Amino acid sequence: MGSVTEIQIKEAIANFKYEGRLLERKPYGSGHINDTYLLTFEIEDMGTLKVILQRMNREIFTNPVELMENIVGVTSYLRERIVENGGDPNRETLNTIPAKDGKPYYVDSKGEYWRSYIFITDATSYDLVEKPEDFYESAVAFGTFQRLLSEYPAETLHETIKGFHDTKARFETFKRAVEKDVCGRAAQVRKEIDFVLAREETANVFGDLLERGEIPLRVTHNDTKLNNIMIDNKTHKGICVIDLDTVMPGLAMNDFGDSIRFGASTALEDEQDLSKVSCSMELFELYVKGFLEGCGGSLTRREIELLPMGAKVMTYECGMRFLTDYLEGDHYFRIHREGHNLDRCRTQFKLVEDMEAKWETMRNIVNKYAD
Ligand code: ADP
Ligand code: GN1
Ligand code: MG
Repeated sequence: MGSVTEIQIKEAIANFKYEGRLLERKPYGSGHINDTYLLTFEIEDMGTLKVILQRMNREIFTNPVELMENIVGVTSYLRERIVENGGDPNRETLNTIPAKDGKPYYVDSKGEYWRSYIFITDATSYDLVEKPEDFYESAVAFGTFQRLLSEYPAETLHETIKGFHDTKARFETFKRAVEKDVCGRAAQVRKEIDFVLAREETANVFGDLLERGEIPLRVTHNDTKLNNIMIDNKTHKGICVIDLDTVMPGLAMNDFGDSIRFGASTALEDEQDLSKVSCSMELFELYVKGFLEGCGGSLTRREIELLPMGAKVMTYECGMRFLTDYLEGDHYFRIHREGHNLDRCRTQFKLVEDMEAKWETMRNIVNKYAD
């Protein structure tokens, strides 16, 4: 795929239904997957208008047309629910800007796929919790997102990444990466490899419960990290859930858990000083409270009971994915320095250990909000 070239981005910009004069264009955000730009246009006598332009990652999302079908389906459905509830659909859900041919994406002359969204102004996507109340609000918003989609026809959704949170399958992929060791890196990370291998039961737990019919599949977001939600700068509410590439049938515990691994951590995902990394029980509690409120009584007793497990499974899986990518030569997650994926993997494993140590506390917190 390679980096975006100047010619390529100009071609993309020229092919969306934008109005006005382009004032500024800059790379934007800290996502690991797509190439995101912020464009600012000046519209005569009306001030400026901002939009997001993204080149979708085609190596990861192999069927961008189906992916955009999911996004259009989900965002138009959410738009209706938001209008019914008296909300502002231009701010509370993503809105795609069509390409000049009317499609919700543009295919450039290199065969790469682009899409564009209205930029959500006066809101922030955080890489680290600054105010605990913001984390609570993000929980309410992710829970509400799941509740709003509870009646969405799941059978119409395409699986954009096969087995995305099939932790059992990811464990097998990880073992193959260790065996192949294409970059000759395995010997230096024996400790991290052993950490994964010693916890195989964590990889299997949800797959087994699903097979036994003990937990339901729901329409979930599947990538609920804090920087995938816009927090309103004035009201501090979680105004809009973004990054809808992985909205698919999944597990409520995983949506909960992915938020915890990222947002309840006391440090950034790529912090190198591991003494700074722990799972904050204060933040965990706020998230449990907000998420259950947002879900509005739709989770089963069993799902609620399994929320701490969701946190552990998602953190373990994410660390394992970072380590797999490190062993395979960093082809999946975008890196900004040597060893970046290894640093990311280490923070995740530090969090898993910390959760294991705080297991009883986590269970007690969840019990407190269970009824
Ligand atoms: P990735 O899959 O690479 O994480 P995202 O869709 O999450 O891509 O976008 C990357 C970042 O761009 C987000 O974390 C957010 O900061 C910003 N962003 C994306 N869409 C919007 C939007 N509509 N309005 C404002 N910011 C956005
Ligand atoms: C990726 O797209 P982004 O940066 O929001 C990844 C998630 C990981 C996360 C780790 C499609 O999320 O699954 O948990 O990085 N998204 C995809 O930070 O693989
Ligand atoms: Mg993102």
